[in-house]
Amino acid sequence: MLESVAGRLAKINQSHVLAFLPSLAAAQRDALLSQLDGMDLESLPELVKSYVLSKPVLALPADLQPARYFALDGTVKGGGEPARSAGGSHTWDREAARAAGESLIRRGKVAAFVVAGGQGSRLGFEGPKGCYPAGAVTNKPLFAMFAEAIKATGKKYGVSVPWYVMTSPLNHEQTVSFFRQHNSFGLDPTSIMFFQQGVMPSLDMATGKMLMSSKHEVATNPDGHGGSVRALHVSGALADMQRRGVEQLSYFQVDNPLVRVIDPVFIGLHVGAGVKGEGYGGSSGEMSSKMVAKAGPDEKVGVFCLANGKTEVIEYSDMPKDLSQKMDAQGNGGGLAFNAGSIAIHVMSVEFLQRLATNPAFALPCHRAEKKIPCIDAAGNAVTPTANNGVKLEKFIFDALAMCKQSIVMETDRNEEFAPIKNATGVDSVESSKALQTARAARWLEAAGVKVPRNVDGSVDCVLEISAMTALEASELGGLKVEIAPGARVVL
Ligand code: UD2
Repeated sequence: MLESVAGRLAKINQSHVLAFLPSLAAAQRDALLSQLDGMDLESLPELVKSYVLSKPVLALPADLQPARYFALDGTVKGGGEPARSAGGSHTWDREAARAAGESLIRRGKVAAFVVAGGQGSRLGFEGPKGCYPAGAVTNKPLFAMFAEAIKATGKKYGVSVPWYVMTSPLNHEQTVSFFRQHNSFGLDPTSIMFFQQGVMPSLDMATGKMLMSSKHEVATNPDGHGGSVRALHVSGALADMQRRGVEQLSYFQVDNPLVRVIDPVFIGLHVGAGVKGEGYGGSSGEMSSKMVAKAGPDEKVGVFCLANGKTEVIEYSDMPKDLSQKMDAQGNGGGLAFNAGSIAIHVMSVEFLQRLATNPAFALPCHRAEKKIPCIDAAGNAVTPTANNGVKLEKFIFDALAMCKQSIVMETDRNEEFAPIKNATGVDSVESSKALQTARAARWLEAAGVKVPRNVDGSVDCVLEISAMTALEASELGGLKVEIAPGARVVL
């Protein structure tokens, strides 16, 4: 193997990674060679040229406009000819969408899919993010909250909902053993499939050379949630879905405890139900997305746009300031023109994923992130950088939207479905997430006739947590008899 790896490295001018080979013990030598042997070294020079030695500038399409979306109020809003020409007066039928989605779930056609391979470096939590204690009262880990939603959905519709969990080499073993320790959170372990996403070598920012994390290992990073398309295929997850008769995959991120893990309305709309009238540009049933109205121009969420007749996401870091701040007098009720924030919830068909993954020409674009990457220097000494020294290349799943025939976006209420845990403190922290969990639970309880203690300013004067096993949505709480004292901590 040495000869072939050395030859391939020489061709791409990256032979430095073998510099310590003569000093390595046999096992370390084998580990390094097999790591390199498994890499797509041949594509590196092009990536280094396009993403490291030059900073790619996102060329925004000239016809960029806000995406069209199926709004909470039952109308269709945003850009695009069909909705605009009718003055945005189109409507859609939530109950018809729900019925279609429920039918698919009941027939076992829907599975859950969480992307949990990320590094979670902003949170500063040692271990997989899904293990993070997130429940407002119970401190239940995120994985447990999703498991309860999956179990409750299965119970409600009389099926076993399969759950696919994407990990990465960084956290696979820990994730699997966490599930084992917790008896799969009460789910049938044969309905859960773990698989690992791929990695990319981390590259020196100045030279594009592969960084070494030790003398016998190239520094790598997970290849982004866009890596899931390939990983679903090579791991056999797509084949497993086909065996089970699963047709649609409900995709969500590991950091949002309020996510509606399997949403019948969204799934129904995604397969084309509830869309009224002609010329709507309804869904092709391949890949759809949920949006929330952005909290403000600087919120760190991608934005759904329409370009060349296709829905796409422009990530927050790529969105020019003038566009993110632009106001719209008509389409979006006078708010931000580009107000459709992505909360990274999608439904994707198994057929679509299979078509992409088995197409030899399929490739999602890379995105560049500058990071502080611990590594060793040419003398083999450990380096702990204080400034960005490296580039990580990642692929984003939402870039697959451009590969759909037609894709739809559905609006959801951020207060109902978005409480991400990304940072240790402040915005999008566990503290803000727990407050949002309590606020949602309070609204659900009040809608069910329960008195919730509130302070004079209207804020909730207690801490509340409603398990998905108790209710998946507000309407399932009816008839509840419970008394809540001011300052109480209540789990339902
Ligand atoms: C993501 C979206 C952003 C918005 C926001 C909502 C991207 C690039 N941006 O921002 O537009 O929707 O979420 O909360 O997605 N992951 C993997 N493997 C990887 C990298 C990430 O599984 O290689 C998972 C990670 O575990 C997490 C999710 O993807 O579940 C999001 O990753 P992030 O924290 O990097 O994305 P963020 O918060 O910057």
